[in-house]
Amino acid sequence: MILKHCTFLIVNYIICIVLLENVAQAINSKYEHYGFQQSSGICQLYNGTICQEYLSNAHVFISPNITMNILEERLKAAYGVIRESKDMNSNCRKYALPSLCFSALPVCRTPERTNLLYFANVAMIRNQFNVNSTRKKRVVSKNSKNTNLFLKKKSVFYDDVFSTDISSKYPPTRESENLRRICREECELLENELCQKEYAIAKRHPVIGAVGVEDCQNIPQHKDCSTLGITIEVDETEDCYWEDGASYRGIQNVTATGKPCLRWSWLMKEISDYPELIGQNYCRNPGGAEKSPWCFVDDKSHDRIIETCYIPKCANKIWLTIATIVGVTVVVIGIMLLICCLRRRSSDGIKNIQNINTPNAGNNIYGNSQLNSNQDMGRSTMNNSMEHLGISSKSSEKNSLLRIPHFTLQDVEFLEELGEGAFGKVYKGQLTQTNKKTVNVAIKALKENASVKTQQDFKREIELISDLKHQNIVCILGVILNKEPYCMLFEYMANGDLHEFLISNSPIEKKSLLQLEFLKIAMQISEGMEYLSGHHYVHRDLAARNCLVNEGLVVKISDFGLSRDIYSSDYYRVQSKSLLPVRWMPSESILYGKFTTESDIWSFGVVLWEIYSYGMQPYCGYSNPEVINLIRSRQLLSCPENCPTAVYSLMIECWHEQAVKRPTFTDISHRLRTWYEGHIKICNQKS
Ligand code: OQS
Repeated sequence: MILKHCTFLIVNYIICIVLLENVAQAINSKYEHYGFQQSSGICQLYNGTICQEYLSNAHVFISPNITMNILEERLKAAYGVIRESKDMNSNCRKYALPSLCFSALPVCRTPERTNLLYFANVAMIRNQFNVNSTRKKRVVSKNSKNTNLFLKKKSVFYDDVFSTDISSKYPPTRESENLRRICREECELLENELCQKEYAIAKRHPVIGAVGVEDCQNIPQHKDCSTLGITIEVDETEDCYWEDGASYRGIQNVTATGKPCLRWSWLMKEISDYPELIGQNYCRNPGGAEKSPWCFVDDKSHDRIIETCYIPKCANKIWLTIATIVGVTVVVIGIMLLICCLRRRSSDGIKNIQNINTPNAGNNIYGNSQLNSNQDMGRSTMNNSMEHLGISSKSSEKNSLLRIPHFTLQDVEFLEELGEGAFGKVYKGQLTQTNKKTVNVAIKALKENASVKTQQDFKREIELISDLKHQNIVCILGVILNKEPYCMLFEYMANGDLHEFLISNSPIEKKSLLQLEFLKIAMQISEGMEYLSGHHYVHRDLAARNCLVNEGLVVKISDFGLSRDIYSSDYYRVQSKSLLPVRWMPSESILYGKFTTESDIWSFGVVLWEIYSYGMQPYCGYSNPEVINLIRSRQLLSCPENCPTAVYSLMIECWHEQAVKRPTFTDISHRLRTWYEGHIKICNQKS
């Protein structure tokens, strides 16, 4: 009756798995009662507490003849023993409980399938039992027809289940693959290395042994296994060791003599005290017993001996690294210095943003209040200029100052004041030369009681200007340095500065200039600039106001600096310090302070425009900030009235956004000269 009842329940269970688990428990004990030996078990959802951490929500395999409750009790008892054990190594202890749980309660990978197979098995056994008992009793049941029918049905079901691949792949035994067992490698690590002693004891222990300690060799190799989380502490990047190397976790596994290291567990007793030795053969120094990492090797006579490994000491390595870095840095700096020196020599004085406009850079159009500080600036910039021109103070003094004619105050007669600059005043004067001839001169006098710095700057300007020798560069005739006021004597330029000249020859003055005259002025400025750029001198303030005009329409480039009040509106005070002639500047100079020969070329384009506009202020009517925006947005100056298209095209070329695409001064001079000479021909033909 009981059997029949059970069979009925089994059929229902195929539909309802949860019910089946409970019934299976009952069946297990009933079959036990009838004395059947079964090789199969069932899968139940783990509902205990002791292995909760490792088995929550897992279906675990319960062997026949046992229940989950019994197992739970045994596990509790075993764990109690482990917890209380004082002999257990702490490195081993942490893996004891998970290892017990996974051993006693292997996780079912396919719980439904396992249970299905289990009950099919039960049905088959029941059938055999029925047949046997029928034979034994020779009693024909009243319901034999029905029973046979049922058995037939079950037999079909049984055949069906066991004929599938899965049934052959996952036969429902504890040793089968459908159970997730402890990972074999980890099991072996525990058994042979980490918990060698403990494992041996556990197998024989009445309480722990009752739970069932895994026999590692019997565990099938499977990727899907229950891991105990044993990690082998290795750091592949560690290529040196600190102190005695006890903390070394690198992967060197060859000794200094080139012998391969043997696995630590093969030779090391009490390996569980050193988890860093588990499962590997890398060089180590367990417990810092030696001076450096070592390992066991197998020598020819098969005596296993100890050998040290060749691993560099980190401290030495760091020194080596520092030495290398220092060495490399020194070499790099050396090379850079060498390149710098070579460049300086070859460039023979390229000016940078600081040293351009040098002597007058410190000059201030807003009077004397800022003079002192600016003069200091002038000094340093002058220094740079001199150096860049290849003139050291001493040598240039010898060369320039000695080469230049020296006069005394008795040689000059001060006539009238022409203007005031940062150094002092500029006068018109008359110089009596050594041949007793007198010439008009512009005397730039250094104010008396000027600071030593200002005096030095003044001298440096003399040196600089006396090195620039060209028919279109302002000409210094001599100096007075024997007595204050120190003076520079410049060739007197009868027509004043170009800006004044253009205005005084403009239609406003009811005058005009010929195309030939425009070209002659432009050509001379270009040739002066060709000379300066050829000497790698960047002017930085090329404008009509800085050009001087002599009789015969001779034009020379000069640099008055920022010192003249009349031109204060041409400069924009940026950040309360520097004064910039923004209307003559390209965007790269405005935005990045980049001053080059190419930015001088842009300025030359603006000078061309000034010439053909009779000295009009570029972007006249716009404020300085507005001008900056105009230049940035490439709103260029428009073609001046009566300006030939070719000349305006040249201006546009000079204002090319890309500095490198602007024509060179050599280019410009050549073109202007061609046009100028062409004009002369036309004029001659006409006359
Ligand atoms: C006035 C370069 C003058 C002041 C220079 C100055 C002056 C120095 C100079 C030039 C260049 N005059 N007044 C009237 N300098 C009527 O005739 C006059 O300061 O120009 N220095 F652009 F030429 F390359 C570079 C570097 C410097 Cl430091 C000259 N003349 C002045 C002269 C004649």
